[in-house]
Amino acid sequence: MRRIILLMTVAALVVVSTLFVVSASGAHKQPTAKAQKHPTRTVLIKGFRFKPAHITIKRGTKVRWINKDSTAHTATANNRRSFDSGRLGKGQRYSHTFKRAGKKPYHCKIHPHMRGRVVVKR
Ligand SMILES: [Cu+2]
Repeated sequence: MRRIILLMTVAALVVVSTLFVVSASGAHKQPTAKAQKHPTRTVLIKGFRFKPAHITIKRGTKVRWINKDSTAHTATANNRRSFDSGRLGKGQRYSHTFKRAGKKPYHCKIHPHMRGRVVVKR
């Protein structure tokens, strides 16, 4: 009888320790908070428009413009200092990380009627 109790205790310990190891390794696979700290927003340049034309982001967010038109475009800050993609051909992309809060209106140098705005929050 004692031997059976001893065997059952050992079996229970093995089950418990196996569950512990499985749950500990599962916890490792969860994404870290750091990966979400600097998110990326994408703005498509399509049909001679920025899509979406107006975005609101948090400071530290990276904005990525992708030209989906066959015509070349730019994403150029109206003040011409904050950021300027330069000429983006078909399929080309440009990224800028916004570190300061404020309103950042921009346009396309080649087609000045193309306008967009990034609002950066603290
Ligand atoms: Cu353009």
